[in-house]
Amino acid sequence: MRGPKAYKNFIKGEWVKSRTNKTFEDINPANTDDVVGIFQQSDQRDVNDALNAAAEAYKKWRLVPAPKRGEILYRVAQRIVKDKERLSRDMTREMGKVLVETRGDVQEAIDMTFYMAGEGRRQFGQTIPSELPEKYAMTMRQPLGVCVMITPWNFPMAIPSWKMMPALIMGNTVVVKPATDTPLSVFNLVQIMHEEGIPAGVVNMVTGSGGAVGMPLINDKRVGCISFTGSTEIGRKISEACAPEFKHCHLEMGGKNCIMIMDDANIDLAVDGALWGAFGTTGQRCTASSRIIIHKKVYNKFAAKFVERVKSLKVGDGLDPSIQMGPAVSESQMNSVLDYMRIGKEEDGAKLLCGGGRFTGGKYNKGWFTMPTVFGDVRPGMRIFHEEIFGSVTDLIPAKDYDEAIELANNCAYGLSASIYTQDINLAFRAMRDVYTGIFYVNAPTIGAETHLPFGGTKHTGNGHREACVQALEVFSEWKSVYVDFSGTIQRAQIDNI
Ligand code: UN1
Repeated sequence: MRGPKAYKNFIKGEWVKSRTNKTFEDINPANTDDVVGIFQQSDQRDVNDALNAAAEAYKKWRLVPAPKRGEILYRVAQRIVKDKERLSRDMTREMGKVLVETRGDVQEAIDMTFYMAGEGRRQFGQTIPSELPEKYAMTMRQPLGVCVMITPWNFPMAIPSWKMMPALIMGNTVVVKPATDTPLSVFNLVQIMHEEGIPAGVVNMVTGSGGAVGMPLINDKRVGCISFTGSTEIGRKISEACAPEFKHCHLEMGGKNCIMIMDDANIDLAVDGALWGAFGTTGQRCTASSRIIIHKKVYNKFAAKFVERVKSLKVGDGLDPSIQMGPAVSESQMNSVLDYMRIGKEEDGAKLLCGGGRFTGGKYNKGWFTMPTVFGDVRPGMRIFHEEIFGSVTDLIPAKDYDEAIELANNCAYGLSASIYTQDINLAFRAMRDVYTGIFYVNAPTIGAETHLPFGGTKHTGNGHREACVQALEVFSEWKSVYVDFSGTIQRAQIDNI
């Protein structure tokens, strides 16, 4: 029998082995007998090679007209469309989420690539009247140079594309370090980019650990920008590492997102939304609905209907079309979620309404399957109220009225996404104004962001930047103000215009 396929790093347009001669395995979380691939366990030397290649390629790539760069991205997008099914299956196998969701992930990469291809013909600046005669003023964007992307495992193709496509269309070159749990999806994307005409050195991929690959990338003086999605803890370290050189740093971190359900809400719609928001992607989304704040008048009604639906969720291998929720991505992720289930059970006053452990027996023994879990009567002060769990656990939190619901919603270190279920248009607009998050939904759960709107959050979720939409261009470029004096005389600003 043939063993699993071995995949290499991608540096200067070539597939190359790591200088370490060491590799690691990419394992299917639904069946640990299934080794999806063997990947390079790289170190500082590979990072150095990739940065050299990216720095060299930048000299030419920045001068390629942006519409031409866009034409390559159009071809990349069309190719992802063509290969969508293969890419989605690979992703379910390495990451675990169900096939309909990995198709969504690949679709998000398609949307982002088409969007940013279009930016090749926009990237608008402004023209501005000068305060002096015979003088012209305008603004233009300029690229930063080499941009580094450190990408997560929960959206293994979508999020790398959110970072790479805007960086490339602006004329930057890229080194990407995929999450060690999901390198195949980034490999697939980079392979397509190469085959569809991205020049050598413009996109480079180095696989390996955060310590051996991520840190040397972050600390290198040649790097103009780091874009990271992951935990707040690592984000803080990256931010500190970038500070001495004032390196551009874009961080997309944790969430503890809430759905607020008012007493006039359509309860069946709210149950559907909460189920999808809390347990889609096995709860492993930064945007997951991990707190459900419910008006006390409808608390019992909602809780009963919701728990019944949660109990009936079919959990298993995401490649099986009848399955609704896949496994946790890895053993360590499962253990961290199981830990929170234990913490929840021990919290004074919280009630375990369903779930609370892992599935065992039969096929479940080969994977990292956690139960969809709901805690009731959760209150501020409890750890499960405040801390991001990133797994199949959600909280039900009673609120006496709208004002208390808002207070509970904002009682949170994070500020990514929130939502309200109500039929009252006035209340919906008040909530839009009163909740301090980067994303807000009305009569929908906290997940489901589209690529042509800015994505990101407030407080400990981010550091003031946004991905996606034109806002992503801000991360990967700097403005230059240009003044052209065609008077042929010396004209002193602020002095000769009086
Ligand atoms: C994430 O959770 O890291 O809005 C990204 C959503 C998806 C993206 C989630 N479109 O849930």
